[in-house]
Amino acid sequence: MNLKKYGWNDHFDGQFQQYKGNGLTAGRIIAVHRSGYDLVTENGELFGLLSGKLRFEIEFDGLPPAVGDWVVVMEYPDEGKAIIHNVLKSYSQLSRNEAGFEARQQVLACNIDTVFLVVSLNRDFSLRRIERYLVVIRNSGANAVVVLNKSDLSDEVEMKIDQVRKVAYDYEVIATSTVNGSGIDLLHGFLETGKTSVFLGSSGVGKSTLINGLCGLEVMDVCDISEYSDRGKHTTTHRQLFMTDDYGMIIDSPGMRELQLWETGNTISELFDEIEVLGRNCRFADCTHDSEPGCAVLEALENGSIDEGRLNSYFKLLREKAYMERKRDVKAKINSKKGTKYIALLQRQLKKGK
Ligand SMILES: Nc1nc2c(ncn2[C@@H]2O[C@H](COP(=O)(O)OP(=O)(O)OP(=O)(O)O)[C@@H](O)[C@H]2O)c(=O)[nH]1
Ligand SMILES: [Mg+2]
Ligand SMILES: [Zn+2]
Repeated sequence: MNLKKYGWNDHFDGQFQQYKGNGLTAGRIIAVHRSGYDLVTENGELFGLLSGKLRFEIEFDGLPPAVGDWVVVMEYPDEGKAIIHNVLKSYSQLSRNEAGFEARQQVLACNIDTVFLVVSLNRDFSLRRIERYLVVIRNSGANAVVVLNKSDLSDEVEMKIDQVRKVAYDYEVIATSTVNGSGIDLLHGFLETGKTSVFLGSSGVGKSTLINGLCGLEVMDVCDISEYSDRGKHTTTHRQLFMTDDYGMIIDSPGMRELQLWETGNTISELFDEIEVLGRNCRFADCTHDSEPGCAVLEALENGSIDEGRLNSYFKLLREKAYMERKRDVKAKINSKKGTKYIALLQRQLKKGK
Protein backbone atom coordinates (compact mmCIF):
# COMPACT_ATOMS: atom_id res chain seq x y z
CA MET A 1 0.00 0.00 0.00
CA ASN A 2 1.18 3.45 -0.90
CA LEU A 3 0.96 5.76 2.11
CA LYS A 4 1.18 8.83 -0.14
CA LYS A 5 -2.20 7.86 -1.49
CA TYR A 6 -3.36 8.06 2.10
CA GLY A 7 -2.05 11.59 2.43
CA TRP A 8 1.49 10.99 3.74
CA ASN A 9 3.61 14.03 2.90
CA ASP A 10 6.72 16.01 3.90
CA HIS A 11 4.91 17.46 6.91
CA PHE A 12 4.72 13.97 8.42
CA ASP A 13 7.94 12.60 6.96
CA GLY A 14 9.92 15.28 8.79
CA GLN A 15 8.26 14.48 12.11
CA PHE A 16 8.71 10.74 11.60
CA GLN A 17 12.52 10.89 11.15
CA GLN A 18 13.18 10.66 14.90
CA TYR A 19 11.28 7.38 15.19
CA LYS A 20 12.97 5.65 12.25
CA GLY A 21 15.10 2.61 12.90
CA ASN A 22 13.31 1.38 16.00
CA GLY A 23 11.03 -0.95 14.12
CA LEU A 24 8.35 1.71 14.22
CA THR A 25 6.16 2.54 11.23
CA ALA A 26 3.49 5.10 10.37
CA GLY A 27 -0.24 4.56 10.09
CA ARG A 28 -3.37 6.62 9.60
CA ILE A 29 -6.46 6.30 11.75
CA ILE A 30 -9.52 5.55 9.62
CA ALA A 31 -12.09 4.91 12.37
CA VAL A 32 -12.34 5.35 16.11
CA HIS A 33 -14.09 2.74 18.26
CA ARG A 34 -14.58 2.59 21.99
CA SER A 35 -12.15 -0.33 22.21
CA GLY A 36 -9.48 0.94 19.80
CA TYR A 37 -8.70 2.28 16.36
CA ASP A 38 -8.87 1.03 12.79
CA LEU A 39 -5.73 2.17 11.04
CA VAL A 40 -3.87 1.61 7.79
CA THR A 41 -0.14 1.09 7.42
CA GLU A 42 1.96 0.05 4.46
CA ASN A 43 1.01 -3.53 5.33
CA GLY A 44 -2.73 -3.02 5.28
CA GLU A 45 -5.44 -2.57 7.87
CA LEU A 46 -4.73 -3.22 11.56
CA PHE A 47 -6.50 -2.72 14.87
CA GLY A 48 -4.64 -0.13 16.94
CA LEU A 49 -4.37 0.16 20.72
CA LEU A 50 -2.71 2.97 22.66
CA SER A 51 0.54 2.16 24.44
CA GLY A 52 0.40 2.49 28.24
CA LYS A 53 2.62 5.56 28.17
CA LEU A 54 0.56 7.32 25.50
CA ARG A 55 -2.70 6.48 27.30
CA PHE A 56 -1.30 8.01 30.45
CA GLU A 57 -0.13 11.16 28.64
CA ILE A 58 -3.53 11.60 27.00
CA GLU A 59 -5.40 11.09 30.22
CA PHE A 60 -3.24 13.59 31.97
CA ASP A 61 -3.06 16.33 29.39
CA GLY A 62 -3.91 15.63 25.81
CA LEU A 63 -6.31 14.57 23.14
CA PRO A 64 -6.89 11.02 21.97
CA PRO A 65 -6.20 10.37 18.27
CA ALA A 66 -9.07 11.21 15.91
CA VAL A 67 -10.05 10.01 12.46
CA GLY A 68 -7.43 11.20 9.99
CA ASP A 69 -4.57 11.38 12.49
CA TRP A 70 -1.18 9.95 11.56
CA VAL A 71 0.34 7.82 14.29
CA VAL A 72 3.63 6.05 15.02
CA VAL A 73 3.06 2.34 15.61
CA MET A 74 4.69 -0.99 16.31
CA GLU A 75 2.99 -3.53 14.08
CA TYR A 76 2.03 -7.08 15.01
CA PRO A 77 0.57 -8.19 11.67
CA ASP A 78 0.15 -11.84 12.70
CA GLU A 79 -2.31 -10.72 15.33
CA GLY A 80 -3.81 -8.00 13.12
CA LYS A 81 -2.75 -5.52 15.76
CA ALA A 82 -0.62 -2.41 16.21
CA ILE A 83 0.42 -0.51 19.32
CA ILE A 84 0.21 3.26 18.92
CA HIS A 85 3.19 5.04 20.50
CA ASN A 86 2.87 8.62 19.26
CA VAL A 87 0.53 10.92 17.40
CA LEU A 88 2.12 13.15 14.73
CA LYS A 89 1.17 16.80 14.77
CA SER A 90 -1.72 17.45 12.41
CA TYR A 91 -1.90 20.27 9.87
CA SER A 92 -5.62 20.81 10.38
CA GLN A 93 -7.96 19.87 13.18
CA LEU A 94 -11.73 20.10 13.05
CA SER A 95 -13.05 20.46 16.60
CA ARG A 96 -16.19 21.34 18.47
CA ASN A 97 -16.92 21.77 22.11
CA GLU A 98 -18.41 18.62 23.54
CA ALA A 99 -21.99 19.07 24.67
CA GLY A 100 -22.19 19.47 28.43
CA PHE A 101 -21.16 21.88 31.10
CA GLU A 102 -17.38 21.71 30.87
CA ALA A 103 -15.18 23.16 28.16
CA ARG A 104 -13.90 20.06 26.44
CA GLN A 105 -12.45 19.91 22.95
CA GLN A 106 -13.76 17.10 20.80
CA VAL A 107 -11.75 16.56 17.64
CA LEU A 108 -14.02 15.43 14.82
CA ALA A 109 -11.30 14.83 12.23
CA CYS A 110 -7.67 15.66 11.54
CA ASN A 111 -5.50 16.40 8.54
CA ILE A 112 -8.46 17.48 6.43
CA ASP A 113 -7.97 19.50 3.24
CA THR A 114 -11.57 20.36 2.45
CA VAL A 115 -14.73 20.40 4.53
CA PHE A 116 -17.96 20.17 2.56
CA LEU A 117 -20.64 21.84 4.60
CA VAL A 118 -23.84 20.26 3.32
CA VAL A 119 -27.13 22.08 3.77
CA SER A 120 -30.39 21.05 2.21
CA LEU A 121 -32.37 23.59 0.24
CA ASN A 122 -35.68 22.55 1.68
CA ARG A 123 -36.43 22.51 5.40
CA ASP A 124 -32.91 22.59 6.78
CA PHE A 125 -31.89 25.91 5.22
CA SER A 126 -30.61 28.43 7.79
CA LEU A 127 -28.06 31.18 7.20
CA ARG A 128 -27.41 31.36 10.94
CA ARG A 129 -26.48 27.71 11.11
CA ILE A 130 -24.16 28.13 8.09
CA GLU A 131 -22.40 31.00 9.88
CA ARG A 132 -21.89 28.87 12.99
CA TYR A 133 -20.49 25.94 11.01
CA LEU A 134 -18.16 28.22 9.06
CA VAL A 135 -16.63 29.57 12.28
CA VAL A 136 -15.81 26.02 13.35
CA ILE A 137 -14.54 24.99 9.92
CA ARG A 138 -12.39 28.08 9.42
CA ASN A 139 -10.84 27.53 12.83
CA SER A 140 -9.75 24.05 11.72
CA GLY A 141 -7.39 25.36 9.05
CA ALA A 142 -9.10 23.42 6.25
CA ASN A 143 -10.75 24.88 3.16
CA ALA A 144 -14.56 25.01 3.11
CA VAL A 145 -17.10 24.48 0.35
CA VAL A 146 -20.78 25.14 1.04
CA VAL A 147 -22.98 22.60 -0.73
CA LEU A 148 -26.66 23.46 -1.09
CA ASN A 149 -28.12 20.04 -1.75
CA LYS A 150 -31.62 18.96 -2.83
CA SER A 151 -31.77 21.77 -5.37
CA ASP A 152 -34.46 19.70 -7.11
CA LEU A 153 -36.82 20.57 -4.24
CA SER A 154 -36.45 24.36 -4.44
CA ASP A 155 -37.58 27.02 -6.96
CA GLU A 156 -35.33 29.63 -5.40
CA VAL A 157 -31.93 28.09 -5.98
CA GLU A 158 -30.24 31.21 -7.42
CA MET A 159 -31.64 33.42 -4.70
CA LYS A 160 -30.48 31.05 -1.99
CA ILE A 161 -27.00 30.83 -3.51
CA ASP A 162 -26.79 34.64 -3.41
CA GLN A 163 -27.92 34.74 0.22
CA VAL A 164 -25.34 32.16 1.23
CA ARG A 165 -22.53 33.86 -0.70
CA LYS A 166 -23.11 36.97 1.42
CA VAL A 167 -22.37 35.07 4.64
CA ALA A 168 -19.81 32.59 3.32
CA TYR A 169 -16.68 34.75 3.21
CA ASP A 170 -14.83 33.81 0.00
CA TYR A 171 -15.70 30.12 0.14
CA GLU A 172 -17.28 28.45 -2.88
CA VAL A 173 -21.01 27.95 -2.75
CA ILE A 174 -22.53 25.34 -5.05
CA ALA A 175 -25.97 23.85 -5.50
CA THR A 176 -26.34 20.12 -6.08
CA SER A 177 -28.97 17.48 -6.51
CA THR A 178 -28.40 13.77 -6.25
CA VAL A 179 -31.79 13.26 -7.92
CA ASN A 180 -31.00 14.99 -11.22
CA GLY A 181 -27.21 15.06 -10.89
CA SER A 182 -26.80 18.82 -11.18
CA GLY A 183 -23.68 20.27 -9.56
CA ILE A 184 -22.04 16.91 -8.92
CA ASP A 185 -19.32 17.66 -11.50
CA LEU A 186 -18.46 20.86 -9.66
CA LEU A 187 -17.91 18.84 -6.49
CA HIS A 188 -15.53 16.53 -8.32
CA GLY A 189 -13.35 19.56 -8.99
CA PHE A 190 -12.51 19.85 -5.30
CA LEU A 191 -11.48 16.23 -4.81
CA GLU A 192 -8.06 14.85 -5.63
CA THR A 193 -5.85 11.87 -4.92
CA GLY A 194 -3.80 12.21 -1.74
CA LYS A 195 -6.19 14.79 -0.24
CA THR A 196 -8.79 14.28 2.47
CA SER A 197 -12.32 15.67 2.57
CA VAL A 198 -15.01 15.51 5.18
CA PHE A 199 -18.77 15.89 4.72
CA LEU A 200 -20.43 17.77 7.56
CA GLY A 201 -24.00 18.92 8.22
CA SER A 202 -27.32 18.09 9.82
CA SER A 203 -28.89 14.68 9.60
CA GLY A 204 -30.84 13.94 6.44
CA VAL A 205 -29.33 16.66 4.24
CA GLY A 206 -27.87 14.03 1.91
CA LYS A 207 -24.18 13.69 2.88
CA SER A 208 -24.01 9.95 2.37
CA THR A 209 -26.08 10.09 -0.83
CA LEU A 210 -23.72 12.75 -2.24
CA ILE A 211 -20.66 10.65 -1.42
CA ASN A 212 -22.22 7.63 -3.10
CA GLY A 213 -23.05 9.77 -6.15
CA LEU A 214 -19.51 11.17 -6.31
CA CYS A 215 -17.92 7.73 -6.26
CA GLY A 216 -20.55 6.07 -8.40
CA LEU A 217 -20.77 3.41 -5.71
CA GLU A 218 -22.99 2.49 -2.83
CA VAL A 219 -20.24 3.00 -0.28
CA MET A 220 -22.31 4.67 2.39
CA ASP A 221 -25.57 3.65 3.98
CA VAL A 222 -28.44 5.88 3.06
CA CYS A 223 -31.67 5.92 4.94
CA ASP A 224 -35.08 6.37 3.35
CA ILE A 225 -36.26 9.83 4.37
CA SER A 226 -39.53 8.35 5.61
CA GLU A 227 -37.57 6.55 8.28
CA TYR A 228 -36.21 9.81 9.68
CA SER A 229 -37.93 10.69 12.89
CA ASP A 230 -37.72 13.52 15.39
CA ARG A 231 -36.27 11.07 17.83
CA GLY A 232 -33.10 11.41 15.80
CA LYS A 233 -32.55 8.19 13.95
CA HIS A 234 -29.29 8.74 12.11
CA THR A 235 -28.22 6.62 9.24
CA THR A 236 -24.53 7.24 9.52
CA THR A 237 -23.47 6.25 13.01
CA HIS A 238 -19.76 6.98 13.15
CA ARG A 239 -17.07 8.86 11.31
CA GLN A 240 -15.23 6.71 8.83
CA LEU A 241 -12.41 7.58 6.46
CA PHE A 242 -12.39 5.63 3.25
CA MET A 243 -10.33 5.58 0.11
CA THR A 244 -11.78 6.26 -3.34
CA ASP A 245 -10.14 5.41 -6.66
CA ASP A 246 -9.89 8.93 -8.06
CA TYR A 247 -11.18 11.33 -5.44
CA GLY A 248 -8.80 10.98 -2.53
CA MET A 249 -10.04 10.07 0.90
CA ILE A 250 -13.50 10.97 2.12
CA ILE A 251 -14.88 11.03 5.63
CA ASP A 252 -18.62 10.65 6.07
CA SER A 253 -20.01 11.78 9.39
CA PRO A 254 -23.26 11.42 11.29
CA GLY A 255 -25.58 14.43 11.27
CA MET A 256 -24.92 16.69 14.23
CA ARG A 257 -27.67 17.87 16.51
CA GLU A 258 -25.59 20.60 18.09
CA LEU A 259 -22.39 22.31 17.08
CA GLN A 260 -20.89 24.21 19.98
CA LEU A 261 -18.05 26.52 19.06
CA TRP A 262 -14.44 25.55 19.50
CA GLU A 263 -12.78 28.75 18.43
CA THR A 264 -9.25 29.69 19.32
CA GLY A 265 -8.39 32.42 16.86
CA ASN A 266 -9.93 35.37 15.07
CA THR A 267 -12.33 33.43 12.98
CA ILE A 268 -15.46 35.34 13.95
CA SER A 269 -13.86 38.69 13.12
CA GLU A 270 -12.71 37.35 9.76
CA LEU A 271 -16.06 35.85 8.82
CA PHE A 272 -17.97 38.98 9.89
CA ASP A 273 -15.43 41.32 8.36
CA GLU A 274 -18.00 43.81 7.07
CA ILE A 275 -19.27 44.44 10.62
CA GLU A 276 -15.74 44.80 11.99
CA VAL A 277 -14.89 47.29 9.26
CA LEU A 278 -17.98 49.38 10.06
CA GLY A 279 -17.07 49.28 13.76
CA ARG A 280 -13.85 51.15 13.03
CA ASN A 281 -15.94 54.23 12.26
CA CYS A 282 -17.74 54.29 15.60
CA ARG A 283 -17.13 57.39 17.71
CA PHE A 284 -15.73 55.41 20.63
CA ALA A 285 -12.87 52.99 20.07
CA ASP A 286 -14.36 50.55 22.59
CA CYS A 287 -17.92 50.82 21.23
CA THR A 288 -19.99 47.72 21.95
CA HIS A 289 -22.52 48.65 19.22
CA ASP A 290 -25.27 48.47 21.80
CA SER A 291 -26.60 52.00 22.38
CA GLU A 292 -23.57 54.29 22.19
CA PRO A 293 -23.91 57.61 20.35
CA GLY A 294 -22.11 57.82 17.05
CA CYS A 295 -22.17 54.05 16.54
CA ALA A 296 -21.55 53.28 12.87
CA VAL A 297 -22.85 49.72 13.20
CA LEU A 298 -26.23 50.79 14.63
CA GLU A 299 -26.46 53.46 11.97
CA ALA A 300 -25.88 50.86 9.27
CA LEU A 301 -28.57 48.70 10.85
CA GLU A 302 -30.98 51.60 10.79
CA ASN A 303 -30.39 52.49 7.16
CA GLY A 304 -30.65 48.84 6.18
CA SER A 305 -27.10 48.31 4.94
CA ILE A 306 -26.58 45.45 7.40
CA ASP A 307 -29.03 42.72 8.22
CA GLU A 308 -30.38 42.42 11.76
CA GLY A 309 -30.26 38.60 11.73
CA ARG A 310 -26.60 38.64 10.75
CA LEU A 311 -25.69 41.26 13.35
CA ASN A 312 -27.42 39.24 16.08
CA SER A 313 -25.62 36.14 14.91
CA TYR A 314 -22.29 37.99 15.19
CA PHE A 315 -23.04 39.09 18.76
CA LYS A 316 -24.29 35.64 19.73
CA LEU A 317 -21.16 33.89 18.41
CA LEU A 318 -18.89 36.42 20.13
CA ARG A 319 -20.72 35.88 23.43
CA GLU A 320 -20.44 32.13 23.08
CA LYS A 321 -16.75 32.44 22.32
CA ALA A 322 -16.17 34.61 25.40
CA TYR A 323 -18.12 32.15 27.55
CA MET A 324 -16.04 29.23 26.25
CA GLU A 325 -12.83 31.12 26.88
CA ARG A 326 -13.83 31.72 30.49
CA LYS A 327 -14.63 28.04 30.94
CA ARG A 328 -11.31 27.09 29.39
CA ASP A 329 -9.46 29.44 31.75
CA VAL A 330 -11.15 27.90 34.78
CA LYS A 331 -10.27 24.44 33.53
CA ALA A 332 -6.65 25.41 32.92
CA LYS A 333 -6.37 26.64 36.48
CA ILE A 334 -7.80 23.41 37.86
CA ASN A 335 -5.44 21.38 35.67
CA SER A 336 -2.42 23.36 36.76
CA LYS A 337 -3.38 22.65 40.39
CA LYS A 338 -3.77 19.00 39.49
CA GLY A 339 -0.32 19.16 37.90
CA THR A 340 1.29 20.61 41.04
CA LYS A 341 -0.35 17.91 43.18
CA TYR A 342 0.79 15.26 40.76
CA ILE A 343 4.42 16.41 40.84
CA ALA A 344 4.32 16.51 44.66
CA LEU A 345 2.98 12.96 44.65
CA LEU A 346 5.78 11.79 42.35
CA GLN A 347 8.40 13.47 44.57
CA ARG A 348 6.98 11.78 47.67
CA GLN A 349 7.09 8.42 45.94
CA LEU A 350 10.67 8.99 44.84
CA LYS A 351 11.71 9.86 48.40
CA LYS A 352 10.01 6.74 49.74
CA GLY A 353 11.89 4.67 47.17
CA LYS A 354 15.23 5.95 48.45
N1 LIG B 1 -34.92 15.25 -3.27
C1 LIG B 1 -33.68 14.95 -2.91
N2 LIG B 1 -33.46 14.01 -1.95
C2 LIG B 1 -32.19 13.74 -1.61
C3 LIG B 1 -31.07 14.37 -2.22
N3 LIG B 1 -29.94 13.90 -1.67
C4 LIG B 1 -30.33 13.00 -0.73
N4 LIG B 1 -31.68 12.90 -0.69
C5 LIG B 1 -32.48 12.04 0.22
O1 LIG B 1 -32.35 12.51 1.56
C6 LIG B 1 -32.40 11.44 2.49
C7 LIG B 1 -31.25 11.47 3.46
O2 LIG B 1 -30.02 11.25 2.78
P1 LIG B 1 -28.69 10.77 3.52
O3 LIG B 1 -27.65 10.74 2.46
O4 LIG B 1 -28.92 9.54 4.30
O5 LIG B 1 -28.45 11.96 4.53
P2 LIG B 1 -27.21 12.16 5.52
O6 LIG B 1 -26.86 13.61 5.45
O7 LIG B 1 -26.14 11.19 5.22
O8 LIG B 1 -27.88 11.86 6.95
P3 LIG B 1 -27.17 11.29 8.29
O9 LIG B 1 -26.33 10.13 7.93
O10 LIG B 1 -28.33 10.97 9.17
O11 LIG B 1 -26.38 12.43 8.85
C8 LIG B 1 -32.45 10.17 1.63
O12 LIG B 1 -33.79 9.73 1.54
C9 LIG B 1 -31.94 10.62 0.28
O13 LIG B 1 -32.45 9.85 -0.78
C10 LIG B 1 -31.34 15.34 -3.27
O14 LIG B 1 -30.44 15.94 -3.89
N5 LIG B 1 -32.65 15.57 -3.56
MG1 LIG C 1 -25.24 9.73 6.34
ZN1 LIG D 1 -20.45 50.88 17.47
